[in-house]
Amino acid sequence: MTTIFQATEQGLEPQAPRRADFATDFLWGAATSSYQIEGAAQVDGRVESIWDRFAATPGKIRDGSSGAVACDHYHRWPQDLDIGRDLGLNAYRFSIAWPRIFGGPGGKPNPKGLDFYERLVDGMLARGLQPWATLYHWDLPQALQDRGGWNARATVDAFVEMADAVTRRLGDRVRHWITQNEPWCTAMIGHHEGWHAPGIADFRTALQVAHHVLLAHGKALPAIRANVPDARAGIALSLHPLRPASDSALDHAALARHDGLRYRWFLDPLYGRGYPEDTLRLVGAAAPVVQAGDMEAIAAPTDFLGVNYYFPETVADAPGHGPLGVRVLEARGETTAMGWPVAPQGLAELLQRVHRDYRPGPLYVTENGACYDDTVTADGAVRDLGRKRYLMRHLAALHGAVKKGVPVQGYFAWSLLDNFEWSEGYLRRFGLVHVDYATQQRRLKDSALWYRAFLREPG
Ligand code: IFM
Repeated sequence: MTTIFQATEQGLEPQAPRRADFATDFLWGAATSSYQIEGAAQVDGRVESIWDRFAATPGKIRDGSSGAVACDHYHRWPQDLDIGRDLGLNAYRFSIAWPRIFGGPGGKPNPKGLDFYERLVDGMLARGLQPWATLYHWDLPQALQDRGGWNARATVDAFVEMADAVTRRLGDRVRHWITQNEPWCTAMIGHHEGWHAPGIADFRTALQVAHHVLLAHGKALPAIRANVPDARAGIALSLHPLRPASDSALDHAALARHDGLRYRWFLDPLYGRGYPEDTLRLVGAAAPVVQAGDMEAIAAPTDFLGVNYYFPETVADAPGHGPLGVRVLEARGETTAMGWPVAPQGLAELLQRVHRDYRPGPLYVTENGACYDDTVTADGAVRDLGRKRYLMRHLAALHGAVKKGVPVQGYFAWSLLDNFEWSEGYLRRFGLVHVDYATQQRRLKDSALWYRAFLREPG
């Protein structure tokens, strides 16, 4: 689909779709995660997470910061939910901080942690925001890491126990549950590349972690369904359309290898095909230990698939580079402040491919957004034209996919608020809403004003 540009008073703008172009029950949301926004790290019985420990390790976070205070959302959530409501959102994706619920193996759930999420969920419902709860967005209790973390099979059982406790308490008001956010990142960035917590750099460990994270997803589903009437449960994967660096046979072969690990390694088992044979052969002795029944558990039926999309990856053959001899090239052309390519069409391409390859049922874009170096003008505005255009162009691409018959039922912008961007600390801003970390003042950026106008537009 070609993006058409039209002149407006603000300059050249991509032609965005109108809200009325989408189904009336389409979900329009924004997403956040617990460690990135909540702060209150030592309040109401919350225990240490792997991100507290990682952030306290010198050199791990670019600006030396942590999520200890972040956006202080733990205390300021009413204001943040008011903002969501005033933008016109009808859904809000958040995550449960496991260290607020359980300190480690055994023991009882922490009532104060559960109370917090009950207040938060009631606040969403009171504001017309459909709650979408993610059970794991990377903040594992450090006590579990000390016993092996996701490399240990016992962590799967601990996750199911946490999922059970949380859905028992909230299941009468939260219908939509995402078990795991971006298993690839948990496994590969946290345990192979090592620049996310817990900072391990071992490929075999990463594949075992990926297996346990997928197993935790599958084993939690029965608990969710037992506790939540009419539950709708799924998982959110970070996916990239892939492009070969050239037309050479070598780059095409590299692309197929990368695709095996980045895409099929997660989607194939989730949809009952087991781990892809070609990739199993390539990883050899690094393949995970799989017990009888694991693959059936992982393939338990889901109600939707969440797709987190940011950018396409261009891959080249690179003998000796990484476990599969593949290099992901630096982006050329238009990029965000993260250096990530801006490629709206990639979203449509990805959604079409996932729908074609796996027929996972309803799809939701559970994250999509952009980082720019935002500044506040003297009159208090944040003129984030780049993000506004990013949003318009991605919604246009999304609309194109829907028109082609891809069953996308909702879109969650990443993120509602600027927040702690993991190893980049507070140097990277993804929010529709600007956060001044010194004062905790929130300001709607121009992208938020545009999203609000889009959402308010009469049909
Ligand atoms: O901030 C992250 C989020 O936690 C997971 N998906 C990607 C976002 C931007 O990097």
